[in-house]
Amino acid sequence: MTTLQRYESTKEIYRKLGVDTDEAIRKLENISISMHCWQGDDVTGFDQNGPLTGGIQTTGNYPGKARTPEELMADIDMVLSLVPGKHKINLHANYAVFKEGEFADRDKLEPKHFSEWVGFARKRGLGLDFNPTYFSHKMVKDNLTLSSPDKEVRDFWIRHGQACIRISEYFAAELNQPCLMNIWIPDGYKDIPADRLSPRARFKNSLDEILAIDYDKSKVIVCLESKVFGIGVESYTVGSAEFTTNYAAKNGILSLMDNGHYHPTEMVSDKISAMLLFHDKLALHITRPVRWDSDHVVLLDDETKEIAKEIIRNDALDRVYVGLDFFDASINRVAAWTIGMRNWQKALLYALLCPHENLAKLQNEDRMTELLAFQEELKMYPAGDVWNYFCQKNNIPEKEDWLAKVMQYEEVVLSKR
Ligand code: RNT
Ligand code: ZN
Repeated sequence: MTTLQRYESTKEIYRKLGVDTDEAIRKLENISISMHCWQGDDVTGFDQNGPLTGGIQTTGNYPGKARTPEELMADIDMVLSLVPGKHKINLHANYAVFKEGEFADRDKLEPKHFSEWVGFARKRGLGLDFNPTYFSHKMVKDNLTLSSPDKEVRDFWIRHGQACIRISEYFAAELNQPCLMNIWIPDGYKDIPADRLSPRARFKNSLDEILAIDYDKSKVIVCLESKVFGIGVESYTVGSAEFTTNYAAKNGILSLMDNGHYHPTEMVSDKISAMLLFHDKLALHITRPVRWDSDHVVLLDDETKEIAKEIIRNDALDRVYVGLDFFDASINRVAAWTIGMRNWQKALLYALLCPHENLAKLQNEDRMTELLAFQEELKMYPAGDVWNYFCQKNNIPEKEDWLAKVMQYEEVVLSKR
């Protein structure tokens, strides 16, 4: 049977459940994912040669890491050729591209240092999102940035945040679509602090100063990402979930939840509905924490599917901005990216193919046995036929066919680096 024939018969199977597969595909085609640039070079960036700091870590040394903007862009092109749909690229400030002999420190960055990226995005019809980079830099003193007791350190990073708002404005204006700017700081303490309040108070003031500059809030959508711990900052993080959620709610910015940033038994899928009741919009980083915030490649696992379901069944596609955030240096990086992107799309498709109203009815009528049985049976429905047709329709390799292209790219391009 051809992909189309399989799709036609599968369409009937889903129709009997009250699910319109054509509609699901239409919706999926319009969902743009913010693809992080940092899977391609292990979060190194181009503005300095020091180590990756901030309590995040990449492990592995698979050959083929992108060493220049040109290599990173080529790798991104390769990934995008294997993923259906039009997406956004999520940049970090340390991915500034300096011309020969040019350099600007983080607090002096200007739009012109990102013009190469704008050109890249414009040519491909992509949007850009942005992140100030509060790590891997000599001005991170004692694991502190915006919450440092040293005013010089704080001021440096405040200027960095402000510079990044200007750059985000430039992205939005040039590409004619809003730019999400996500603030995450690594600040914290390895061991039990004597004063938990003051660092948070300083962080709050620093954020106030960053956001005090005049900018168009419909074009630059600022969000704040929380984190429970990091390597070397195990006992206390300044930007805890309570801090960021409250700050965001009070100051008209968005909360960003990264599903690696909570206690391992806490589920972001359970938090989304609560956030939606009190926040107009929110942002997510989809990742895969294995025992800790390890940033493994996103799988089509239960939690990923559950997060997608929460967005779809609460009709929140316009209210939840999704970006990916993982970095595995132990496998082919282009494959890692592609697997994660396709998996998030598969999770969305799976959610779009769920008969949510029927399931909710069972819950409301307290028919929990039937709900459990039905939910489990749904797992074996032929969603893969819809996925393959979706890929074919968008001229993207179906099933595992994309892998051969990555292997060829590895042989011809990556292995020569
Ligand atoms: C770190 C945060 C943050 C980073 C990126 C590189 O724990 O998740 O989002 O991964 O900014
Ligand atoms: Zn994150």
